[in-house]
Amino acid sequence: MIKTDPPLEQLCIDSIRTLAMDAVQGANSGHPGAAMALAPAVFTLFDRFMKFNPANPDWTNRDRFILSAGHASMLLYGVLHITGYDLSLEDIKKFRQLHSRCPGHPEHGLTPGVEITTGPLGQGAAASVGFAIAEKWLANYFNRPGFDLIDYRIIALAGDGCMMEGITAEAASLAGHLGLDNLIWLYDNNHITIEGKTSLAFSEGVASRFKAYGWSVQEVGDANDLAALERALRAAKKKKGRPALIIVDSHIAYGAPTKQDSASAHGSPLGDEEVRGAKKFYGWDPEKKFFVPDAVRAYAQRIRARGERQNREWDRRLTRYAAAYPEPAVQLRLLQNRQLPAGWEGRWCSSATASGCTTCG
Ligand SMILES: Cc1ncc(C[n+]2csc(CCOP(=O)(O)OP(=O)(O)O)c2C)c(N)n1
Ligand SMILES: [Mg+2]
Repeated sequence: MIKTDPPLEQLCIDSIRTLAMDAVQGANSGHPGAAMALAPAVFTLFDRFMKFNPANPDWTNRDRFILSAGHASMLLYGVLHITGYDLSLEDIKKFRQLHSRCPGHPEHGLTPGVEITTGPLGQGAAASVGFAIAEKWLANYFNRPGFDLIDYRIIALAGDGCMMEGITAEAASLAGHLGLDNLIWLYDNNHITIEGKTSLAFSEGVASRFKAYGWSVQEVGDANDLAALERALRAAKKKKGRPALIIVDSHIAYGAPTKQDSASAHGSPLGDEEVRGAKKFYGWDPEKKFFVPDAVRAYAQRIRARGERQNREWDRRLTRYAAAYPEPAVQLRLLQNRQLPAGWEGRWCSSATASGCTTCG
């Protein structure tokens, strides 16, 4: 968002929510609740915080968003759609169908803007630590005085299920140890999982645990409070030497007349009546399905333009960098193209010559 526009923001958020409800209803399977609850958080992230270019989803210096709670895939498809990625309404209508670009859980390589395949709880959060280590390595190797060529962030969204998984603990411990201040996790603290209230199986102090790991921890008491979310993200960005956890209190299936705050909204369609009721709560026409207002379409164009501008500015930085530091610039180009340097086969061992290795053949 270039400047804040509360009515438009609300339309964008409610578009994500209603698309999620309609897609899950259409497929007669999926997870509507988390998408409805977290639409404001993910919208704020993409709108006010992240740098990305929907027209070039692989831009080297983009911020990376990882949906560790992969079951909430419609949240991701919704935000990608309304920010102008190549993901059409027709794609969204095929949610969870065979060969769809909107599979039940996000799959990297299938959908532009999906950074990594997620679904197994905790795995996306853990992988985000690897992403953050990679960014630190790249920045350390390529950046030069006056040239912060690599300075992107990794933001992962984890749910209660992710927090329960051991892999999350191991990865978070390492992130704290390494002081990965390029890493932010949003934790959806909605007190609900697949089988009911979290109190059935989960009562640890997540904030205390992460503080003990060496993370900075903030709490946002209301997932609908965009200003508080933005403040927390900015504070997380400023904090040096520590990864950041932002605990967001949300209501699963926010706005659903009888299923809000209930496990029944976790992994099943809400049902037609409930969908209509939620749309009325948002002030939407309950008869319209897969409806995206024109203002939201115009917003997508603006976000695309913003992303192209950010990408172009970085390209110009890269051109200046290449003039000043030709050798690392060539190496970066090879990495971007997933190529190896010419003659790499000959560089394996000390007996190597330009035509190969005399020892190993
Ligand atoms: C490792 C692993 N175990 C089990 C599952 C099945 N599963 C998918 S979502 C879910 C519950 C997740 O709860 P939470 O993260 O709180 O999501 P919410 O209900 O709040 O949307 C479970 C058990 C899974 N995806 N991965
Ligand atoms: Mg939960």
